[in-house]
Amino acid sequence: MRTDRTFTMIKPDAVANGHIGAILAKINKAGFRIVAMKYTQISKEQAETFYEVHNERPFYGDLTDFMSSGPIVSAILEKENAVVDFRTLIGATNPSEAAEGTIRKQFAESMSRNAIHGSDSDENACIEGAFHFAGTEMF
Ligand code: FUP
Repeated sequence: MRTDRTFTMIKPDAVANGHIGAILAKINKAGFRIVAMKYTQISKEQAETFYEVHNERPFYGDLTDFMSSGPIVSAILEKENAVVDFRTLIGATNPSEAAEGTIRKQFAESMSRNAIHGSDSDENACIEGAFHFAGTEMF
C-alpha cells in the first residue's frame, strides 16, 4: 500500500464562499503535488456511497444532502506521508477545535460545513481516489 497519496474534496460551503483558490494555494505551499483534479458535483446516491461508513450516524442524511448540494473540487494529492500531513494541514473535524493556520480553522463554517475532506488512512485514500478518478485521469 503506497503512503504518498491522499484524496481531498473542497466541499460545497468553501466553493460557494469563493475559497477554492486560497485553499489550493495552501495545499501547494504545504508541498503537495496534484495527481488528479476536477470541478464536479456528486449526486445524493454517490454521496451516500462515499460516506457509507457513516450510514448509521445521525448526521448521515444531512451530510449526504450537503455534499451533493453544490459543486466541489476533488483531487488526489501526492507527498511523502500524505495522509497524516494532509490531516494536519486541514485540522480537526470541528473548526472550533482546529489549530491556528489550518484550512478548517480559516475557512470552515461549522462541524457539518467544514470546508474540506481528507482521507483518514492510506487504504481509504486509495478507495476514495478510485471512486472519483479513472486511472487515465491521474498524472
Ligand atoms: P473527518 O475525517 O475529519 O472529515 O471527520 P469524520 O470522518 O468523522 O466525519 C465526516 C464528515 O461528517 C465530517 F467532515 C463532517 C460530518 N460530521 C458531522 O456533520 N457531524 C459530526 O458529528 C461528525 C461528522
